[in-house]
Amino acid sequence: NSRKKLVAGNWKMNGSFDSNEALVLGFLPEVDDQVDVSVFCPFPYLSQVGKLLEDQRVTFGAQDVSAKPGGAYTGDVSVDMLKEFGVKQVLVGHSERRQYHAESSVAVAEKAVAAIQGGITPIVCVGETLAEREAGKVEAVIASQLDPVVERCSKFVESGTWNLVIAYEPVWAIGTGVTASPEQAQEVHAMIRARLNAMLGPEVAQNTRILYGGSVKPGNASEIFAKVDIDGGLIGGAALSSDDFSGIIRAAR
Ligand code: G2H
Repeated sequence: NSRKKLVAGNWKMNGSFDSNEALVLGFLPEVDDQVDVSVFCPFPYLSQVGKLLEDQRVTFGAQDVSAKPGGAYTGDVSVDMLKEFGVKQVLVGHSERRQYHAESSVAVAEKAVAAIQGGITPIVCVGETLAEREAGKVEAVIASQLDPVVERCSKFVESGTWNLVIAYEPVWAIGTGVTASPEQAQEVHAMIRARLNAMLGPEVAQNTRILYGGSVKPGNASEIFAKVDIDGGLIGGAALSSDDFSGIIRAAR
């Protein structure tokens, strides 16, 4: 396929001015134009990370965004605010946001709409829990998370501005050291692509990148990225070490 791999680092609530600088300077030499690389830092570091990445082939973004353009929404950050920092991509619907901030799939879909409308690429995260997997509900859960996004964003296909990345992150594999096997991941990725195909047509399905996330490390990245429907990774823990993150970028070549 013609989809370029994307390796995205989700720093979660980690970092400091010193450690961010060391991390970015540590992995930058590994970046070339064969693989897209991006990092998602906490809001307070957008300015610092933007400066560190000036004129570099790495995009950066935030880990969440409001669906609202502005107003009385204490603690929230709008798309336009992110754009002032040069942000090009944003994570939406990470399972930790769904879990700790009770974000519904509709709320996540509205964030994705706001991002695309503003010209920022949302990376929409979906994934089932262990209980849901064991109950045989993987497809139903993924559909319930994905369909509200696809329904609300289909208008961007019509206007030619569809610009969205999906990240499949099985909740049971996040930060646990347990990774989905490449086959388990590929199965769900293929299902997501088939769903995009059915709802939005073959062109969108073929051109939309679907990342895998959940305990990706340099040691398991190549076999995961080798699968036909896996277009890169959303990396948490291993994105905090420049050596590990560099190793994962190498694995995506
Ligand atoms: C999943 C992933 C990055 P980790 O949350 O989003 O984190 O690689 O630590 O499992």
